Amino acid sequence: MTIVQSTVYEPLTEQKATALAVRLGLFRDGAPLVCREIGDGNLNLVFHIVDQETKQGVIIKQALPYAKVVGESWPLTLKRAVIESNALRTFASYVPQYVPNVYYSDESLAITVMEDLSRLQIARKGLIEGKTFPLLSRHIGEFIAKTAFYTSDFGMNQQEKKKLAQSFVNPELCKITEDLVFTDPFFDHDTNNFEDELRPDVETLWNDDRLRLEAAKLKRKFLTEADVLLHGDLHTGSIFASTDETKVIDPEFAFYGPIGFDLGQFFANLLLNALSRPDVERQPLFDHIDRTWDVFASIFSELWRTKSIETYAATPGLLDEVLRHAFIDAVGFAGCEVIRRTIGLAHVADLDGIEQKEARLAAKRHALRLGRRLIVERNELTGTDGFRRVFAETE
Ligand code: SR1
Ligand code: MG
Repeated sequence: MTIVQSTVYEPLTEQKATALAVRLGLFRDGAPLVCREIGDGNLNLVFHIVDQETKQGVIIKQALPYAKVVGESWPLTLKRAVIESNALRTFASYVPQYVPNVYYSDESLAITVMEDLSRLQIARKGLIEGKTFPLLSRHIGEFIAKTAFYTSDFGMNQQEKKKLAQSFVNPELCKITEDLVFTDPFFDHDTNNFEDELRPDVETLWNDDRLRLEAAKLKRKFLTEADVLLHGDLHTGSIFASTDETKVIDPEFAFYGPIGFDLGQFFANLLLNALSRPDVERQPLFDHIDRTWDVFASIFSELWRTKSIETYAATPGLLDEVLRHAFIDAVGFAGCEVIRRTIGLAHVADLDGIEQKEARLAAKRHALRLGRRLIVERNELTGTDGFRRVFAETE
């Protein structure tokens, strides 16, 4: 469905969202509708509208002109709603099974109307409850492999790729990541947010020249490598899951960037969950990391060998080089994400939800040591086993 310019922007209320759903003909006449605003993320409003008789529902997601997590003092482009709906449609052309259906979008209202996924659970919430979602890594590995390959110069015509990359130029949302993931946590910046007890550990990070140099190299990659179309914010809060289904949502940060970035963010959020669990319950998280990488590498390699349109694709050694760099970068990006979710602006419930203070501080100190080692030693990890080893060595 195309994007329609129709209305002047105003933030929706539950009543207005319901009226809009009726106007769009999303429900039968006279349906008894109930609408609730359920957005618990950092940026947007999310309306869940359900017909009480049929139990059929839809989601209307609306971007606010500011970052909800901070307030109106942090203005934010509404264009991210167009990026999000276009990214969902682009991903759907390669992996429809892993994204919600988009029914309608309206650029001027900054809304995306999409499939109700309430049969599933946000993966972060489920993981915190101790669920394991056995197919999560298989599905995410396939999602990343296919979207990365088909949007790269190896899976897509060079002219088409440039046009697609242009349509996903996303400077304001990228700036959030550049600041909050790659910069602020490594400096004494006022966006940082951590318990006073962590200050000595944080100051050690801020005075670590080796770490700062490696974080700078990773930021430079993020700034300059327009390799593949990324989701751009692939943490476990951007994934709905059940025992047999997985859906990736919220690609408002989508842009052309380094192939290892989505992998790294996903790995990091699995590690953040592992940090919140007792040792004996961590294995499923490490297994997910192994499987994500194995599935990604195997599907990406198969596509490269069978579907590549680039003359150099068959050159011995090139695929290995691409995979090797994707892995090293993913390890480094994971380290940055672990650190920023611990001391930066946007935390995760996995760590903040540890009720007992000493246990929470211990997990956060572990996170800082783990994140640092992943960044500075990323070239030395020869496989996903390295995550287990570094995790144990930094305990
Ligand atoms: C101001 S936005 C903070 C964070 O929320 C989003 O989900 C991204 O992860 C961003 O860094
Ligand atoms: Mg989000």
